[in-house]
Amino acid sequence: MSLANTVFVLNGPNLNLLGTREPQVYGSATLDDVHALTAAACATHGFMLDFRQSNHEGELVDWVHEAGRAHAAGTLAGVVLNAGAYTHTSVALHDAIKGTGILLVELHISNVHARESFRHHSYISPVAKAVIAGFGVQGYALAVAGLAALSQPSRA
Ligand code: CA2
Repeated sequence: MSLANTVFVLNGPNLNLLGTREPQVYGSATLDDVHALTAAACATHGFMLDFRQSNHEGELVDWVHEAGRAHAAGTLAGVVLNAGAYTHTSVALHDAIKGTGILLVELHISNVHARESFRHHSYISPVAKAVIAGFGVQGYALAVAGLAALSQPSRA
């Protein structure tokens, strides 16, 4: 197993409420359920998982910086970021990601492009390696599988 084997999964504002409201949009799984399915995907691919959620933009920025340091140290496989509503507003997250060199997958549970127009623009997409949207919470497992494929260039 390579040293670069930790996956950071960072969840933004209101995702702690997953499974408690708007099940028609986000499904009925809770964030704990998402943590469990992501842990299973990481185990399948030989990754260590660091799974977090914050309602605070600055804390998410700090965590991206931490991921950048892990990348520089050679211990990071990649980051899966569901920045929630900050996706559509946060120049700070864009700036934090830009130039770190981290493999970052932007993730959305819902298909943001089939929703309100204010969800169609992302400040994260230009600095992401890949984007996953609309697969429900299974998108988290798909993102981990994508990072595994990208970590082994011969299979990508
Ligand atoms: O589809 C996604 O994953 C989103 O990133 C979720 C964000 C939304 O602002 C983005 O446009 C798309 C919202 C997360 C709020 O999650 C809740 C879950 C259950 C109940 C209330 C909020």
